[in-house]
Amino acid sequence: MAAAPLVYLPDSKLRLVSAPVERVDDEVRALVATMFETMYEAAGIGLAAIQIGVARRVVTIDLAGKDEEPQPLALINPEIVKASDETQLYDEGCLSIPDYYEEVERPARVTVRYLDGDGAQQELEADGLLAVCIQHEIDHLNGVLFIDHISRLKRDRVVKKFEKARAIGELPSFPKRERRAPEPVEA
Ligand code: K1U
Ligand code: ZN
Repeated sequence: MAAAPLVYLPDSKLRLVSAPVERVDDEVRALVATMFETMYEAAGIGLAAIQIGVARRVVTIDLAGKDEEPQPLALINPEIVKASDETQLYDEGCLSIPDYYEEVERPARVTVRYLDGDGAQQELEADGLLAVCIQHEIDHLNGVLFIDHISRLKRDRVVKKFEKARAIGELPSFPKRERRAPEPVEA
């Protein structure tokens, strides 16, 4: 399975509201595999399908470091069913907005309901970076970017920078970090 090209700011696809997955079939599992491939190649910890141009409610996440066992997590039709009043700040980044980081405040703990790769309903309680990442990815499914949570001044500045980069044909590059993809599962 090959990695797919990423969609970058200011591509209007990033503002689409993605459609729910009706049935978790081989096509959806192939999309998940392509997303993991793309996410590992870009050294990201999360990816939403729209970031490779597919407007479906599918998210991949892996928070494992480069020397740790991979912990791939695929969330299909994820929804937050509980969020804490307590919040946390995290310096967020986005594979679709390379080299730009800003602090965002979000609920510190969330409970997310989703379908797994077999179409079974699951629920997961998350805090720390996992809670941040889940909320960041679900935002993508709703056409929301982390820069929508920062000041208008900062947002306008970064959007202009990427509009200019696109106008002069300068594709953004993402600094590659060392990252190991999971070993294929033996049949
Ligand atoms: O959705 C995305 O664009 C992926 C994004 C997820 C994310 C990172 C940090 C906070 C919230 C959400 C990334 O993976 S950007 C890459 C990155 O910033 C990072 C990579 C490895 C460890 C920590 C951050
Ligand atoms: Zn992002």
